[in-house]
Amino acid sequence: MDYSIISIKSVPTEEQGTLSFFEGERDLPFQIKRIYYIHHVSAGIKRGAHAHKTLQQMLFCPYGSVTIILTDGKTKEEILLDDPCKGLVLEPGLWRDMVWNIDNSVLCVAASQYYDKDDYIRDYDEYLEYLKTQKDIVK
Ligand code: T46
Repeated sequence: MDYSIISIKSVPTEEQGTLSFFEGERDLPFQIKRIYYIHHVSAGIKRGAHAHKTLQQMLFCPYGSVTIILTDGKTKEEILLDDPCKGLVLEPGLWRDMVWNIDNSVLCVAASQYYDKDDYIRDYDEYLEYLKTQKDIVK
């Protein structure tokens, strides 16, 4: 499946916590054009239910725990984001759901493009049809 887990660079200080950082193109396979974050979410809430046609993103959870459920139309995988130093890089074409495990967990996302509603596929049947067209392009 077209994703990777990265270890976000982190600088611990003595008794003053840790500073973590990443840089577009150096630490991520894209230039960052947009940052957004999802907060004030109760445990048990599920968001997502869509795929992106072109957008690349890096998801991380600086506080709390969120499970990312991915499918490529054939297999399903779950990635637990419960460590501020763990990043999930998603390439385009993956259907995703996000489930909040702990109240008020924060999900942050660095994205390769400005917001574009036309980049979303929000209907699962349409997504499966879209995958078929992509396969045809590869052939
Ligand atoms: C994704 C997952 C991980 C904007 O106006 N600008 C933005 O930059 C974004 C991201 C969203 N919106 C609007 C669109 C909707 O009216 O905010 C509303 C909620 O968005 P959505 O229902 O898509 O939120 P999630 O949590 O299901 O999905 C979000 C991202 O949209 C999506 O790209 O991959 O987080």
